[in-house]
Amino acid sequence: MAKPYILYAMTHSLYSGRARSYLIKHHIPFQELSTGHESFKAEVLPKGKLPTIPTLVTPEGEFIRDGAAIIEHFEAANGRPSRPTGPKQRIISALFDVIGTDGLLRPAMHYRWNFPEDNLAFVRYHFLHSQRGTPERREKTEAMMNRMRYAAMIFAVTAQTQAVVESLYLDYLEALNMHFEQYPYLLGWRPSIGDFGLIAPMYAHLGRDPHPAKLMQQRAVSVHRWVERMNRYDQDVPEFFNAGTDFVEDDEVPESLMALLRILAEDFVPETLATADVINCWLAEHKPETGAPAVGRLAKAPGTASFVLRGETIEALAQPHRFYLLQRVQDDYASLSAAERLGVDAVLTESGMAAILKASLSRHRACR
Ligand SMILES: N[C@@H](CCC(=O)N[C@@H](CS)C(=O)NCC(=O)O)C(=O)O
Repeated sequence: MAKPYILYAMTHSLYSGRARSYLIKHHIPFQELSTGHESFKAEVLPKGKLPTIPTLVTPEGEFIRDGAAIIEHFEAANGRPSRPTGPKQRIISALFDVIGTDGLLRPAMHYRWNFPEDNLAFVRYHFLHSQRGTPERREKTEAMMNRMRYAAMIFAVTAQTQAVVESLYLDYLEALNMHFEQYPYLLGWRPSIGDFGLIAPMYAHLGRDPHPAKLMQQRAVSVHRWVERMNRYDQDVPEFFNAGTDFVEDDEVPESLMALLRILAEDFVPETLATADVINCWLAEHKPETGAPAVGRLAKAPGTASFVLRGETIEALAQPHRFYLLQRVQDDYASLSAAERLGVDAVLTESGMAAILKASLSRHRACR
């Protein structure tokens, strides 16, 4: 039997859910190991440079760290099966990848860490069991959990913002549910890059931790079914009696997805614009050398971005990762013909997302 891929990942990890789902949906045989395995420390860390998951080891012994890079590895080798060919669907798919892997961290963190009576024992089990049975395992578990609680706080999940984070999430959940009542995937009958991005927060945190999972089961059954579906090898659409096999025809973006995007734009757009300003100002002032590591892990970022959401001021850590992902959307847009851009412009304007095309990082912008 051929050697499988090894996916270093954890069941409760947000970014692991994206890579795992991709491997499952593309029938790529893999074995999952946690970071607690000796091989992670001995073999993966020296090559991967940062201890993040997911990290993939190919049967040939190549190491690929970062969920986006893992997916790109297979997409590039296999004729891009998850990328729609129409420009509108392609851009929307790439945008959902950014929203999933960066734009929904606030609800993911809120619903994991602010409901300890429902979640704590469950979450602790996973943090504990991702490590080997060393004497310091319990202490390390608490330290890891505290670090994530702190992360939630600096992503602006505070007592002051909770009500608005919940109101936006519940509206989003309802709109997503209405979409999945019509289609099993974001862009029709098969998963796109956008589905893999969106499953990141929707699996480990929002679809699996007890409190938000119950909320999803009770309020958004079709979303819950999509979460299950994204972790199955088959198309898994028994409730659809007219199922097709491809993306929606004629590069159409379904109205139900437009309605969803309008809700997501409410915080995604102002947060992106405010964060770009903060980071650009930091770049202008600090002038880091080309090749210097991007700002470090948690809290070493250039500061916080401030924006208003549904009347509440949100102060969230300004992180560059979103712009790295957005670049793909922007580069794709730049490669389109004038006629293709017209169509994409209409979709982005109508969904309230047009401003993201110009939100980018630069060393040459003055501080406002
Ligand atoms: N951009 C990376 C992010 C990976 C990431 O931050 N993973 C988290 C787990 S969900 C992690 O490994 N955190 C451990 C750490 O940063 O030390 C990706 O998409 O793979």
